[in-house]
Amino acid sequence: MGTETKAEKKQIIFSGMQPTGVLTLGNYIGALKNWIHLQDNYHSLFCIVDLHSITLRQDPAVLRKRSRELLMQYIAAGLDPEKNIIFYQSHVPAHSELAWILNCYTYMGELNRMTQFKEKSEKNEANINAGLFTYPVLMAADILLYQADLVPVGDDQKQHLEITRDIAQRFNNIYGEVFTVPEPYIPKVGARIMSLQEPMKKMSKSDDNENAYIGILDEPNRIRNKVKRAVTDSLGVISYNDDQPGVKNLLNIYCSLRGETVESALSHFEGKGYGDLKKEVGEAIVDELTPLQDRFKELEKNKDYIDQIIKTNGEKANQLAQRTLQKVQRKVGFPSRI
Ligand code: ATP
Ligand code: LTN
Repeated sequence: MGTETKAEKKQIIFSGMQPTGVLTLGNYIGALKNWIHLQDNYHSLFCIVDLHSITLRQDPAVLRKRSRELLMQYIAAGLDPEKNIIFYQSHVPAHSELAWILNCYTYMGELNRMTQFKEKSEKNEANINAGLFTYPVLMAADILLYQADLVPVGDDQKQHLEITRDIAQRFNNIYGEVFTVPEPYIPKVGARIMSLQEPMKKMSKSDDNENAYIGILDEPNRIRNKVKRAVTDSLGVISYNDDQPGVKNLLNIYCSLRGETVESALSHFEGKGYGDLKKEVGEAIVDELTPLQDRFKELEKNKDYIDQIIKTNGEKANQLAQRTLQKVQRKVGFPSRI
């Protein structure tokens, strides 16, 4: 990327999200917010992983709409489409091509151990398709195609990063240094924001209960109400421990958004009740998300601008992806094009 010398060479970041619904506060704190912080110091690619999303059945019109809205949410949150490459996975055929090749360097036993596969198959017994099984291989292809050094994700993606590293190392052991072996980047606080209704469960955009999650485009009063209704406990003391998962979750949200440590938050809330905690958490969320929501509304009016981003960024991603793909094709022995 660019003409910089080796000493000043910026590292590469890759990450992505599925266009399976409006982003939640969990996606925002666990991933997107960190992308914003990291974007200045890295060459970054942020993908809308639409190929991954069809491992569960999607309505075509809804998928198209959500993909575009996800791209706009990335930009509204503060990702700069001039500095970063923001693009649709399906616009870069190399993802599927590399995934096929990597499938042949991945063992069934490894994929069988993936907890996400087990969870998703249990939830969707009627549609346990091969794509769901090989999902991590496509994810490895996403990352390795761009020689990413760092992958900022929430805690639930750790296992997928480990298999990506294993596949990369296995391939490099056979063919030489083809792939950069990527490192996960998982935030210390907020890597796993929990459901507001069942705080032992991860906050998820596909939860049937809308009160369980905050959508990043939820109206301010809706946000305040959802936080007010959040499940806590009957102890009535604000402290940070696993026996009070609801309170712990609210503190994690507060700390991530206000940039405070757990210690300083605990001394701030000393002597206060759950009502105060919920009120302040609600305000912290509203303060954080209001500017994002305003920018989103602006972007919605600007169709041509978004179209142009999709086109130019897709082209840039294609160019970069081709470099790695062609190298891989050569290494495995495919004939060169004349
Ligand atoms: P779904 O519930 O539909 O499976 P999801 O909400 O888990 O989706 P993904 O698109 O799978 O969303 O995840 C996008 C990014 O957000 C990933 O980096 C993931 O680790 C992170 N993430 C998802 N949920 C949370 C959460 N509750 N807390 C922190 N990070 C999260
Ligand atoms: N599986 C990820 C989404 C994803 C991803 C990636 C994240 C697909 N490809 C590459 C980081 C890097 C998830 O969050 N469910």
